[in-house]
Formats: sequence, C-alpha cells, structure tokens
Amino acid sequence: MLDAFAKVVSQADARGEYLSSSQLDALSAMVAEGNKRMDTVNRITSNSSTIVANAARSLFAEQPQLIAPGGNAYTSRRMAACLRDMEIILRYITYAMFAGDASILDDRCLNGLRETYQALGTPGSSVAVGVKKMKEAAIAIANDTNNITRGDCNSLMSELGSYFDKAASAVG
Ligand code: PEB
Repeated sequence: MLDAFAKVVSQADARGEYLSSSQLDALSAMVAEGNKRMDTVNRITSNSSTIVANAARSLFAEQPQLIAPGGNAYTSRRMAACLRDMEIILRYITYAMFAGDASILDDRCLNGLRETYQALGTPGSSVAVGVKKMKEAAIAIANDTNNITRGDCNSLMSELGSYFDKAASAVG
C-alpha cells in the first residue's frame, strides 16, 4: 500500500535518483491543497449510507430483475451482501482519495474481484453500474459549493472520479 509520497519515493529509488523538482512541486501542491482533500474524504465518509442506499435504489429501479425471485440481489441475504459490497468499494475509494494513490484500492479491494463475481455468478456489469451511480452522488456531495469557502476543486474531483472509474472497470 502506497500513498502519493511513498509512491514517488519508491519510483525514484527504483531509478537510483533523487526526487525531481517536478515531483517535489507536485507533492508540495498536494500538501498546500490538503484541506480540500480532507474535506472531500470527510463529506463522502459522513454521507456514505446515503450514497450507497441511493445508488442501490437507482440500480434496482433500472435493473428490477436483480431483486425479482431468482435475481442476484433477491432474498435479504443477497441484498445485504450487495449493499455491503457497495459500501466496501466506497470505503476503499475514500482511502485512495485520502492517500492520493489508488494502490490501496487496487491491492485490497479490486484485485481478484472480477473473478470473485464470476465465481459467485454475480453480474459484474451491474456492480459497475452501481459504482457509477455512487460516483455521481459522491461528486455531487463533495463538490457542493453551498455553505463553504469556494475554491477550485476540479482536479480533486477528477481524481475522485478516476477511483470510481477504476473500480467500475475492474468489475464491469
Ligand atoms: C466481494 N461479494 C460477495 C462475496 C465476496 C464479495 C467475497 C462472497 C462472500 C459473501 O457472500 O460474503 N468481499 C466483497 C468485496 C470485498 C470482499 C467487494 C473487498 C475487499 O472482501 N448482487 C447484485 C448486485 C451486486 C451484488 C449486482 C451491487 O445483484 C453483490 C451489488 N455480492 C453480491 C451478492 C453476493 C455477493 C457476495 C448478491 C452474494 C452472492 C451469493 O451468495 O449468491
């Protein structure tokens, strides 16, 4: 598991080089913008249940076969497993956002997930739709400019979006 700092250190070490000034500039910008990153993580974390529940509701409205008898989220046990999976994915995305690096998400959540779903007979493409719905909700919440000091959050939001895209394409 790496964060943005450990990542550049390990890359530089692999080449036997000092940290470059562009790497130092990028990390320095990350520190300077750190409050926005923490706010983003905090907003998603404190709204996680809403994000998961609304994304799941919308997924089941679009794909009602999932909750019909014989569907992949039919019976409360499978429904609970489905909501739990979405919660797990969202949680790892908040870790990646905090660390500024996707390796925690890759290593501990997405690695082997496609194969797990294949083995379970769970449709990965439907999970991917659920993840995309969480992406829209999370960005809307994290990027809400009401009642906060306004700043430029474009690059943070595209970074956040990239973690959801990574998760969706890992299973879809
Ligand atoms: C991944 N999901 C399930 C299982 C595992 C995971 C390992 C099998 C064991 C169990 O049932 O608990 N676990 C999960 C994960 C990590 C992990 C992400 C990462 C660290 O450790 N069903 C649907 C939807 C979708 C869904 C499309 C969006 O119809 C999910 C939610 N996952 C789902 C379901 C099961 C499951 C298990 C229904 C139960 C499958 C079954 O037992 O038939």
